[in-house]
Amino acid sequence: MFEGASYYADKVDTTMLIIVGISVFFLIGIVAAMIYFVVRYNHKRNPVATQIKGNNLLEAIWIIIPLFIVLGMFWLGWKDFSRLRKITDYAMTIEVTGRMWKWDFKYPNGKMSDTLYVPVGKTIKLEMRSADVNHAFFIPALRMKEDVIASRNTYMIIEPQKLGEFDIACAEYCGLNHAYMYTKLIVVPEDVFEAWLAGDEVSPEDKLPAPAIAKIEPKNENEYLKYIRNHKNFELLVKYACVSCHTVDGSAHIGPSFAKLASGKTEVIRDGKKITVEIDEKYLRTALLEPDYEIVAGYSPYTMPTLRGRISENDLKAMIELLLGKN
Ligand code: HEC
Ligand SMILES: [Cu+2]
Repeated sequence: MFEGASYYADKVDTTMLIIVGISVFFLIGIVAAMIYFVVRYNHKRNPVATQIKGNNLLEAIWIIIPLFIVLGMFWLGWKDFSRLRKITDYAMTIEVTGRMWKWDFKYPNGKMSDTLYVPVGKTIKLEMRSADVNHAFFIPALRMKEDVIASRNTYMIIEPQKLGEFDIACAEYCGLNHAYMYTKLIVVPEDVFEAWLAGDEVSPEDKLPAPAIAKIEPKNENEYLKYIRNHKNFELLVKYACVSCHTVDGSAHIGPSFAKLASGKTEVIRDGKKITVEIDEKYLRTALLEPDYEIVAGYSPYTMPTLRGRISENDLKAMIELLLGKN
């Protein structure tokens, strides 16, 4: 529960613990005093109530002590928060756009991704805007949350100090598929990040040597659809709601029909250029985890939600195998 990924997160935890500690102390103290008074001054023990007419000293004490306690709580929270807000010498600015229902990240050189990749140990400014309604950008591991508001820019400064994958969520109910707005913050070593930023790869893990890559063997569309519908992994397409946008009868819907995969090739737009790519394991993995890296020609970007953070590696592999036409 208390695993944070930055110094700031540790400070937030300490502040929270102190506030909870103070609250528990008063909760117990007040309830104990109540019980004591109920017993000590009940009608049997104390038949005639004493009238008390104010006590200035007592009133001064219960104003001044709580005042310092709450000011102390405020100061604990304020000192680290204001330090973070005042930073101006950050290493990099990344543009974050919240839209129904996903996050986009744009890096200084124009590269885009659906997952937030950052180098470890750097101070990074996230400039945030919304393309539609109000969202809230929430990184629990950094203990940071900031509203992303229509028609106004907001920002967040992060200093991730730990390598790894951390959840990002939308923390403001923003419509039907609000729950799809999960993605990941992936903190990688600086050299890996730099190489990724300069290259074509979608995710830094792609830098690792690739195993032999399986491809779709071109098939007749009807055969392919029949095969998909009868496959033991077909349920996955239902479970992850793929079939609400992709049909298994050949007709186009919000996304292209799965029948279009049968040819083993597809026309996509990447960086504004139309290219034809072979449908292999890597293509499908990218299509599922970074849907906006390549957009199928004729379809809208920012529509398909990423599976990142919503699917286990096993389910993902099984889904890719299914689409590749393997048994
Ligand atoms: C909200 C609608 C929506 C959902 C849900 C959705 N997709 Fe998509 N998908 C699209 C759209 C639109 C495109 C075309 C634009 C693009 O490439 O991003 C697409 C593209 C694809 C492609 C590339 C197809 C090609 O011909 O190259 C694949 C593969 C794919 N989706 C698989 C899936 C799978 C598997 C799921 C379920 C986990 C899924 N999609 C869920 C809308 C959706
Ligand atoms: Cu949202």
